[in-house]
This record gives sequence, structure tokens and C-alpha cells, in this order.
Amino acid sequence: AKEPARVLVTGAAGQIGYALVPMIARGVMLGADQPVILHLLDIPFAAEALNGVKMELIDAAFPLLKGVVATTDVVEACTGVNIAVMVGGFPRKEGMERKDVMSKNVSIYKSQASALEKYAAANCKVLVVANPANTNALILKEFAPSIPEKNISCLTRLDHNRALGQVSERLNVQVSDVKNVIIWGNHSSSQYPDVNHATVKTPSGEKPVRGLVADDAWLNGEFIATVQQRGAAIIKARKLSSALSAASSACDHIRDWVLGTPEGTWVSMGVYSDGSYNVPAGLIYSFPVTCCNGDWKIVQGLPIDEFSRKKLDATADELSEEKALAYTCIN
Ligand code: NAX
Repeated sequence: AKEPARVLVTGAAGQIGYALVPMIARGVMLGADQPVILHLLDIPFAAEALNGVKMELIDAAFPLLKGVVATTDVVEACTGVNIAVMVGGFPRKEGMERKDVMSKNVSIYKSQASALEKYAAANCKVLVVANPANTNALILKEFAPSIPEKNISCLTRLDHNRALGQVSERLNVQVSDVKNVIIWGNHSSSQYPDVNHATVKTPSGEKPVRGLVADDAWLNGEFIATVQQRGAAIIKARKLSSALSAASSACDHIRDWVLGTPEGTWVSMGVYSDGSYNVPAGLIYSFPVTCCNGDWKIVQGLPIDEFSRKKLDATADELSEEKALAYTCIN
């Protein structure tokens, strides 16, 4: 039998945490043959709720779940973890300045970076979900210099999956037959959902989404806006932000990273830019990636048209600004 993997979930008493931890305990993230020990971290204010989550995990009697560490101590939470899913953060409240929110998150991600660096297992893979996700991941990277930059990522898979969903609804095809959309850039409304290389599996082979939809106005307009604004639409409908879809996408992100993407398929991940596609190096930016043997690689050589170029640059500019703002918050 395999040794259990230790999976940290921060913000585990929150909405996404509540949807995510049972998925991990059922093997959705790491596979049906991979036992897990869950490390749950939250702040003292949420300690009682966190303990309730632990009680429910015990009550669910998940066969793969070999232990639960529920704690408000960041060192205990980080010790020995193989996977870290960072969902905890400081939300923007009405009337708050962007800089104040950034400052709170910089201080959270700075201290959690140090704890992961010192106490996590060697080769721990980190996924940042909490917003501003790209910049929180960048701060984490900066303050955990001994964690390889290849091991630090942020979640744009939810946006990627939303794009697959919109194409499948529009064409009335199975979502599992749609692939190779791309989310470029920031997990914010400046992101660029790109269908230029996306395909649909049909009885007569793989066909480009552009040809099948044959409505460029929709693809260049409403489709992009719908994906960009989907988070806001969920809040409007549910009076709460996306949780089950965020949790499920976080599992997809880690599963593909660890177990690999299928041949001929790429996914979107926020990763440390090396300057590919003329995106400034040193940002955490969402790119199309393939994964193999636990490593991601940016898909190279895709042609970028003028329309796309502007959108790739605009979201990069926003990330450069966020980065600059974050740096003014480091004390
Ligand atoms: P909740 O407010 O329900 O939960 C957040 C939890 O984090 C709370 O229990 C809180 O006590 C805890 N927390 C706060 N500071 C902490 C710290 N220093 N250490 C540990 N825990 C801490 O929010 P939820 O709806 O679960 O969303 C969590 C985060 O995900 C938010 O930042 C949200 O903006 C972000 N999202 C990111 C998405 C993505 O695709 N990247 C999509 C969904 C979501 O909006």
C-alpha cells in the first residue's frame, strides 16, 4: 500500500474548504489508491468551526483518510506536507482600499511562505487559491526562496473549466469532448479566455471551436465577458462566491500536475513566467501547460494574433501593477 500523502488546506473552515476537504478525502485530488492525511489550518476566530469540519471528516468514515490535523498553528499545519492548497486569505470588504487588502494578504503569505519553507516535505507542491491569487503566489515564492519556483502555482483552472463549460453549452456537446482552451494572465476580470486553439472531439475527428461556433462576434465578445464575469454572476445568484466549482477545479489542478495531463491536452495554470510569449518574466501568470512526472511545462509555439496579443499584454500589465503594489506592502 502507498504511504499517505499529507495535504494542507488553509482556510479550511471556509466555504471552499468545506467543499474541498471531502473531495480530497475521497481520492478526487490524488487518486483512488492514494491514502491521505489532511492538515487543516484556520485562524483562532474560526477554530471552533474548524473543529466541526474535523468532526464531520471523522463521521464520514472515508477509507482513504488516515488522519486529520486541525490546527491554528501554522508550523504544525505545514509540517511534513507534500501538497499545500492555500485557500485562506483576507477578503476585500466594502469600503476597503485595494492597498489595505493587499497589505493583509502580503503579511499572511509572507509568514506562511516561511513556515512552508522550513517545515513542508521536500518537493512540496503549492497551489494558491486565495485572491489576489497570482500575486499571493508570487509573494509566497519570494519568501520561500528554497522552494523551487516550479513548485509554486495559482489557480486559474476554474476559469479554464468555465471556458470549457461555455463552449460545451453553446455547441451542445459533452464538456469532456472540448479541450485546449487557454486562460492567459491574471485570475481577475482582466484574464483572457482564448479559444483560438481549442477543439471539440466529433465522430469525424477533432474540429476547431472557431469553425464549429462560426460566430466570431460571440467568441470575441460575450464568451470572453461571460468567463471573465462568471465569479460575479455566481455571487449574484447564490449570494455566496463559487465554492464547489473552485474546490473541484483545485482538485483538477493538483491531479493533473501530479499524475500528468493526457496526451494532446493542455490545461491552464498560474506559474512563474520565464518570458514565454513575451510575458514579462517574474510574474505568476496563467499559461497553457502540459504536465508529466510531476512537472509542468509551458506549451510553446502557439501563434498569437493581434487581438490576443493586446489581451495578453493588458492582463500582464495588471499583474505588474499588482506586483508593484504588493512590494510597497512588504515591511
Ligand atoms: P471564506 O471566507 O469562506 O473562507 C476563507 C477562510 O480563510 C476563512 O475560514 C478564514 O478564517 C480563513 N483565513 C483567513 N486568514 C487566514 C490565515 N491567515 N490563515 C489561515 N486561514 C485563514 O472564503 P472562500 O469562499 O472559501 O474563498 C477563499 C478564497 O478563495 C478567497 O480569497 C476567494 O477570493 C478565493 N477564490 C479564488 C478562486 C480562484 O479561482 N482562484 C475562485 C473562488 C474564490 O473566489
